[in-house]
Amino acid sequence: MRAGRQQLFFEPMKKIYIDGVFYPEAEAKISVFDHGLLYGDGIFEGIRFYNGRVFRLEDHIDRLYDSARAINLEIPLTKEEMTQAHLESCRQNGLRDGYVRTVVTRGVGDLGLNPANCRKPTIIIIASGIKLYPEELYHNGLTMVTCATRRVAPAAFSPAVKSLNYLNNILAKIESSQAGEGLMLNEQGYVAECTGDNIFIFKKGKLLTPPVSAGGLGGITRNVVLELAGELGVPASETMLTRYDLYTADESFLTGTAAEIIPVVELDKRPIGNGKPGPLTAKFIARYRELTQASGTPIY
Ligand code: PXG
Repeated sequence: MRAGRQQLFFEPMKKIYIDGVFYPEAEAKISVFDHGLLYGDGIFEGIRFYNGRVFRLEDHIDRLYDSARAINLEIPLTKEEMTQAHLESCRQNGLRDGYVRTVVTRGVGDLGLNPANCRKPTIIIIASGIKLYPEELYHNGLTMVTCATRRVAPAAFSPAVKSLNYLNNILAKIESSQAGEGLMLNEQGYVAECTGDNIFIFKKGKLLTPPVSAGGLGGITRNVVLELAGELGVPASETMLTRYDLYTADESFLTGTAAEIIPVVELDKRPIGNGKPGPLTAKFIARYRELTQASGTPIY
């Protein structure tokens, strides 16, 4: 058995931002009438900071506000104020490397689901240390199985919204618990993404990933990888993919803020390529790491 993907474990937290105030962890509490809890009515972001700089902060803030717009939620901070709140959260915790979880809920309401009864959104920013995925995963790759649970259909609810409703992904995660990751297809059977990451393949030197319209999240890491392809002179395109394309790929990898770039070496018991992480994937991992260390919004 190859190594599966390990659970992330976040270090003890210190100061947590709730609606403009920093609280010690033990006092960082929200109401049981918050609709984020009662209905999963809200949105979130997961952001990394490296070496004293927040990676792609502007992209994450933009996606947060797009998610808010899509669910008709007005965030009571300007993007600039939200950006400053993120940087201050890192400073308050004295961190240079770590992870930020930003949550904006519909706010406190009553027991009915009508959001009209929620007076103002709740904003939570948790800046934390991060325990990295084991380094061996980046060298050995992870195994994957296809989940029977399909990615939620855009006609029901857009998977491009990073919402607090993650049960679709969580059920797929449970299903794929015997493997390292779970591949999620859309209703038509085309590849959408993984339970918490986007997916790429290399075929004959070309880099391919499903378009967001296939039913995945518009991942920030995914966008960075597409930019890197341009920089590295690797032809890349967004195209509908089936499991056949993955079974017959030369290489494959996943992208996500937490995972960064992780090679995939097996899908549904079929080795991908020669069953080992490939050279093109290694090149992208190396370049991505350089970028995370050397770019981003300065915290201090
Ligand atoms: N698809 C989904 C469904 C996600 O939740 C990504 C793709 C990658 O997007 P970014 O922007 O991070 O490149 C995500 C990322 C986890 C975890 O524990 C992952 C995510 C959110 C929360 C936890 O792996 N999202």
